[in-house]
Amino acid sequence: MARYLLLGSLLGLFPLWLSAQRPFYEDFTLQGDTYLTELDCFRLTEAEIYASGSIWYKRPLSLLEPFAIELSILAGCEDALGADGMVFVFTPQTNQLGFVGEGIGFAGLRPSVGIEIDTWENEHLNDPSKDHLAIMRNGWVGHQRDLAGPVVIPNIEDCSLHSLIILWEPGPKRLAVLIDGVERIATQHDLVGDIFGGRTEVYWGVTAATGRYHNIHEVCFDRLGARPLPMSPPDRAE
Ligand SMILES: [Ca+2]
Ligand SMILES: [Ca+2]
Repeated sequence: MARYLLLGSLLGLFPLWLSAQRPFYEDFTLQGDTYLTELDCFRLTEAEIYASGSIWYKRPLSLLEPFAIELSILAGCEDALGADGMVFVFTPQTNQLGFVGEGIGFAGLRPSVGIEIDTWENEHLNDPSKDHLAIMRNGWVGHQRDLAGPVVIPNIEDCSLHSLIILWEPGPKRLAVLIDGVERIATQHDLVGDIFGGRTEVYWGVTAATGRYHNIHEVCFDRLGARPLPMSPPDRAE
């Protein structure tokens, strides 16, 4: 794409500013095992034991404004023995990471709000046996203090990309999570006052980790806007 824009600019077909736009991936900090794939997605972990990776968007978001973050995620190809999952995270500190493995890069990270997509049952963390979502606070992954959930979802370790949309409405203080266009979990909570100590600007990122069992974890950035676009199927799906 960049090649054609550059050629177009040289031929005077496009304004130069268009070709000078930064590629999207320069808006993210990559940590751990993360790398950019040929299909412009971020591979957070390979299917290897004790791997972890994360991406962080470099610019903060204001919780005083509505927004929709649209991503596509791949949570692996191995259902029964796949682990551990991914967490979408808000935190006022940039480039922080929690404990990995069953903590999925979120455990212990405070202050924070995490939307956990958990594919491995840890009985001591009160995990449901099936893949599940939870909206968690301050790095507590044991479900006792969840803001919402855990909610069981259909198997997500199916080797396919799934649309993940994070919606925030500041008026009702409502945080909602859509997977493949279906709202699966939501909470109404004073995130600014109760979690972030009055700070209205937060960073967001996505973490993934494996432990003794593993899976591929990948996230693709589709769009950040004030509201979600009408649903269309992910265009990168196999
Ligand atoms: Ca788990
Ligand atoms: Ca599963």
